[in-house]
Amino acid sequence: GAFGRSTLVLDQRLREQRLQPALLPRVATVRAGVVAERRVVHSAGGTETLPGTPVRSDDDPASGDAAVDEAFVSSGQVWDLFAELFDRRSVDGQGSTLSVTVHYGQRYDNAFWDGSQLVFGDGDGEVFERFTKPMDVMAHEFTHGVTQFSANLTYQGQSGALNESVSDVFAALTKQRALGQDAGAADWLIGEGLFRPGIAARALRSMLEPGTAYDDPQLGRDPQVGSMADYVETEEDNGGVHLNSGIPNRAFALAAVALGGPSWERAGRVWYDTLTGGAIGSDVDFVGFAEATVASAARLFPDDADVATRVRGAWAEVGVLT
Ligand code: ASN
Ligand code: ZN
Repeated sequence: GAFGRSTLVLDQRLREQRLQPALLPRVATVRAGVVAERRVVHSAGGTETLPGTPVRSDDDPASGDAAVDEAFVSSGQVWDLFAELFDRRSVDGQGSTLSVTVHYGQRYDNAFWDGSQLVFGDGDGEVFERFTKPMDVMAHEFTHGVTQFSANLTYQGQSGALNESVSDVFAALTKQRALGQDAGAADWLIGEGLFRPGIAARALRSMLEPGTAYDDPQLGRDPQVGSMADYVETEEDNGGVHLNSGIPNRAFALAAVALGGPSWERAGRVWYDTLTGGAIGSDVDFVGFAEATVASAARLFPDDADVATRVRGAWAEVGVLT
């Protein structure tokens, strides 16, 4: 395919040959890193010690531990999305083995990228399920790693909200691709399935309709905003990175829906190019990022001016561009 599928076929062949010791030395010299495992899933066993004990890596059978096996599958899905669509191997683009830890802490209600690996709690079991359950939570955290190794968006204010937003963008792409959904058929929810039954929550966030994901006595109401008119000025949450990310989230969803077809083919390519292409600085604001996506759309789709037009229109709809 056009986005490096042939390299993956080669990887698969090498993985198979790896099982035959006689071939290993010759294969291993083909290209450094090519025979590395895609990922290793560890268990912290309810502690906060990282990375914990390795439990399952590439080619290993199912472990029987739901959190381990969910993390194994979803980390493979997001790893493959970046490799197959964007020719990017692992978070660093160098094919380094991804490290994932599950069973972190006790009743731990979060997941995170710690600067070098992914970490998942089991949830409290009352409000939150295991954080490994939704594949898009895995993809969100993985993308924080991709961002660190590319645009390195500063986790504060507007650049921080963009950091949060691109994690949701590639989370949505991973989910939509796994489900075989076009932009128009997608629910645009992030973290669906994370809440226990009885909690009045569809998901953690809605990209298309920020502020509507939940409204529950225990959780309160989804505080995300989806328009510059409602931009939240706050000291909390690194300047509202998880609140104002609704604005660029909605711009992406609107652009993808307006363009139609699979979100990763046009809007996703534009956002990936913007994140990794070197055109934006770490402290970019919403306007700078939006202008970079429009420029990227024009460059990537020179014969289809509609792409740049729709991207610009989406940013206008959320009040970032005029
Ligand atoms: N789950 C959160 C996130 O990835 C954790 C955090 O804010 N560090 O945004
Ligand atoms: Zn995040």
